[in-house]
Amino acid sequence: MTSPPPRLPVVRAATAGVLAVLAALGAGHLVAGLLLTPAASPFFAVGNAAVDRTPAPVKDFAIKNFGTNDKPALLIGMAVVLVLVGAIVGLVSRRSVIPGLVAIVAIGVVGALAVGEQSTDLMGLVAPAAALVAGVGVFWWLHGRARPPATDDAAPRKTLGRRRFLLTSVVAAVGAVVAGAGGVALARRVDVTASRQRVGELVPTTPAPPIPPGAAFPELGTPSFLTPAADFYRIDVNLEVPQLRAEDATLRITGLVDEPLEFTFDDIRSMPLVEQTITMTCVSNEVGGPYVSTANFIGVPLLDLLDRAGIQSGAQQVVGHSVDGFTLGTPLDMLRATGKQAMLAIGMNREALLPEHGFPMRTVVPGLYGYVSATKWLTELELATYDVKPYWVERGWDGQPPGVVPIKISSRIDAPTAFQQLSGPLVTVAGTAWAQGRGISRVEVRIDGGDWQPAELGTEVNRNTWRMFKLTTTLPPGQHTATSRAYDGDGVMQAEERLRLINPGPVPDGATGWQSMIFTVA
Ligand SMILES: Nc1nc2c(c(=O)[nH]1)N[C@H]1C(S)=C(S)[C@@H](COP(=O)(O)O)O[C@H]1N2
Ligand SMILES: [Mo]
Repeated sequence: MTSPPPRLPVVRAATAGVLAVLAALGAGHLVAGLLLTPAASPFFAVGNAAVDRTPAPVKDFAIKNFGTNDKPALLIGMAVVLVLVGAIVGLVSRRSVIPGLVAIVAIGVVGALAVGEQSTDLMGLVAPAAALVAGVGVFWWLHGRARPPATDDAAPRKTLGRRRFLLTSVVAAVGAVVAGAGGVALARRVDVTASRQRVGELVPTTPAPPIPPGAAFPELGTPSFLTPAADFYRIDVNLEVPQLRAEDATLRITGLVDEPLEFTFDDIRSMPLVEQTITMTCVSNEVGGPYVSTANFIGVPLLDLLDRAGIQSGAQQVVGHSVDGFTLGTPLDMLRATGKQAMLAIGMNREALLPEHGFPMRTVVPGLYGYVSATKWLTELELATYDVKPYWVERGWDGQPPGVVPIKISSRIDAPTAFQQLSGPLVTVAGTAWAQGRGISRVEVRIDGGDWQPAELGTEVNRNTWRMFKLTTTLPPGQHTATSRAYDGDGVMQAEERLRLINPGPVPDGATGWQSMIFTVA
């Protein structure tokens, strides 16, 4: 009779599981990098699938608490989960290698499904397949070496067993890390930086008027009027910035058009370029939030391009498609209402777009939130009816009429900052207000619930941009509260009711409410 094989020591079993998972990730990343299919890296695919499935309130929480760091936060969270899963895989396999192998295959299938969901390309499945082979292989190998020698007589053999396992583990770990790093490096072969440099400076045929002095009060704490591209807020569904070279980019106009058209980046670049100062806002911006920025966008009027293709009468929306698989729909009547102001943009502040802002081409429609107007890494504009459901609409958000509303009137106090200690008695409250499309005609500030006082406004640049305000007043020592409210160009007042963006459905079409700032005067 043979006795059952000895069980693996706990630490070795867990190590084998963790390293198998690491090796799978490394191999998947390497092959995805080799094939230039970053979306096929199982790690990112699972992350993206998780983002897709994240309930809106959680997403909102993540955007609010981590901001642009929501992506690293997710990736770190995933890494922690994967290490735990690996350890469990190892621990259930202390007696036999079979349960662990079954678990790894199951994880591999989840990864492959996630990849399949993210990319339609069959080539994409090569990376998860490689991950699966690496995971199974490394687990098998380490498991075999982790078993203590069958006889327990000779101490030297035990030591040898331990050394051999340690060495094998180090080899597996180093291999996984090198493969993963190699994948990252290979994915960067597509040199978007060089492509941006080749685009060079963008000189508009019709420049935007210069920003007048007195349009912003950065010395008082407001943002500068134009946001440097690197500081421009970034919101999108991607864990990695899509890399699309200008040389490879084309824009197709399809769907309900008389004649489908296709433009290369160079076609667009050689058209007469217009420059317009536009403030963009994200619908997820909370009262007082940072997802609002302004740039001089350079490009061509969007409607001119669509009209060249000939928009058919049945078309209700323009659906922007992107390399990341993201889509968004802009109601055609709202687009038409902006006339020549809606843009196909190729630059910001005289430079090519930054990769994170949609290089090489994107749309910008003044007056509408980004999620219904501003497709980054644009590849196609499809004229369609509302039967076509874009990305956020599919996920339960109000991205189609009557849920598409113009950007809501907002004002934000930039100075003083929360709980700032000021030396009095003179205090200046300064901030930013916006109601793109209608402009800002008046901002009022109230201190400690007193009378509303008209603030002094910065020079208006145009109705599609934010407008700064300031009010200087004398205050006694102690704690104070400043509140602001703005009026748009039609004299409509910013809504007082605090509505947060919490649930999909009719409400979350942009937060409303007056902002208050508490500070202390010494
Ligand atoms: N391809 C793509 N375009 C996109 C998104 C996206 O996730 N993918 N997000 C949209 C949203 S919600 C906003 S607010 C704007 C933000 O543009 P920015 O990052 O350049 O500020 O991009 C829009 N365009
Ligand atoms: Mo957004």
